[in-house]
Amino acid sequence: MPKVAKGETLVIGLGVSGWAICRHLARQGVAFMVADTREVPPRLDEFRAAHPGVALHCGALTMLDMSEAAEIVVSPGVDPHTPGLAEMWGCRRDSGEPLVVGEMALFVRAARAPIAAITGSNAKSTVTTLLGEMAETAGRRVAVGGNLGTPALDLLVDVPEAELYVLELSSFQLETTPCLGAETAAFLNLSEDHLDRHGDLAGYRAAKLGIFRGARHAVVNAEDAMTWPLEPLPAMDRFTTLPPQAGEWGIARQADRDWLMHGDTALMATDELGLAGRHNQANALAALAMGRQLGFPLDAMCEVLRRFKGLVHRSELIAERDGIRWINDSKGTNVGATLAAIAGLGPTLSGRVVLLAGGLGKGADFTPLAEPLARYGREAILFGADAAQLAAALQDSVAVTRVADLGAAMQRARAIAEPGDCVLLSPACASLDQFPNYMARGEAFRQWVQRHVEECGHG
Ligand code: UMA
Ligand code: ADP
Repeated sequence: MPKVAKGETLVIGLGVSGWAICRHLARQGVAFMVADTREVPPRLDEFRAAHPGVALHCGALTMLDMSEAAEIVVSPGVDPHTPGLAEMWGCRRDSGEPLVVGEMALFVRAARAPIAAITGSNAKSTVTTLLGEMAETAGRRVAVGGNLGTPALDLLVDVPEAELYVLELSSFQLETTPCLGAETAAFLNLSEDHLDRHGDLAGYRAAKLGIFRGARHAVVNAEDAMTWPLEPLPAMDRFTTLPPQAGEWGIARQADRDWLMHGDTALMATDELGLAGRHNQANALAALAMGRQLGFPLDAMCEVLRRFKGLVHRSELIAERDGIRWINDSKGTNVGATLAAIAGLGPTLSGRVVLLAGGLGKGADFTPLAEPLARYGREAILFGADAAQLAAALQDSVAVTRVADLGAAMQRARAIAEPGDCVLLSPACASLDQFPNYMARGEAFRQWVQRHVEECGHG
């Protein structure tokens, strides 16, 4: 059986993170070996050329002897409970540190600037981008990445003079981070996701709570106790979409307008926000709370909130034709995101929502979608691997049609949508059964709309 040489680091996974980990170890002069559970991982030849002399093991981890590895650095997509690795998970090095860690453990050791970290089931990318833009507008040299965009370890070289790191972190990354030590850490919301990996909601939450390990300041959702740390932190801010209590960030009505508030101080009217929907008002408040902790001026933060119109694939308006809006929310990869999209859009329509959903449900319970679809839905058009589970959860509340794929779903949507309606792609599922990723799914939606709706209309 192949063996990791005594004292060598083992890197598991040859994806984006694995490559970044290998580059980092090579820069640091650390001897390492690489394993990937796939027989033929992507870009294998390219890797061999970039790291000649680095030993590689492809296939089951049970076929690799890792008993003498100095440290095991695992990619986020690899479950630490995978056979072969599970035996090492929980073991300690002579120094007392955990033997199995992730990319963020290496990042924390090497980073020389404070970290602002953001997690949650939804809104991570939106809040990370908002906070990054706020930092830039406040004149800080900021590096933004993590689960969104550039892997954290690459930021160390891409932005060598960074004064601040703004990082989006997933439950997978936090599960393998022994102590993040963030200057400010936000846990935005919790709803079912990745249960196939974490077992249940408690396991998923426990992984996400890792964001608070060693943090100096926390930002939590006052309306979602699942986001609160188990142990008190030195400082904590709470945000809510309700009128705030003293010290909280919230929303209150004054002179016929809703305002973003800090305690009883009105900061800006919500109708000035570039982002739409109540859920995005919560996101703005979370970014404000983190930004204030980091010392950004209020006017710089509000300027960003006025200007920022949102990221692609998140409730993105692609076209409006014949009174029908076509909205791409392909990033709605779990039930919580799709709920927010329907609840945010539904009340603004004179017609109803035609929902396109389906894909890999990751073990989630879809029944929370039934009530908002009963209220706002015209039809749920379902496709992909878990369409049957979705249909079972929704068919008593809204008309349901099952089709083979997104293209067929869009044809059906074009046939049934009426003026005032919105055709919403918010799948509540991962895309990987039928697409390379959620971006490709969103692009397929955009292109179909451009080809079939913008050019030909609904006629
Ligand atoms: N894989 C194997 N065997 C291996 C290694 C990987 O089968 O030995 C598979 C995984 O199961 C997974 C895929 O390969 O299906 C990719 O896994 P990876 O850990 O190599 O992923 P990376 O390419 O390094 O990308 C990861 C994040 N992906 C995951 O956590 C699955 C990216 O987030 C992130 O942008 C990148 O690191 C940089 O930090 C993507 C994501 O979907 C956008 N994240 C999830 C989410 O947002 O919900 C958590
Ligand atoms: P993440 O990085 O956590 O996936 P994104 O900012 O990319 O977060 O948004 C993902 C999905 O969540 C999108 O479909 C978006 O419309 C939805 N969303 C945005 N803000 C919220 C919120 N506060 N609560 C629930 N869903 C939200």
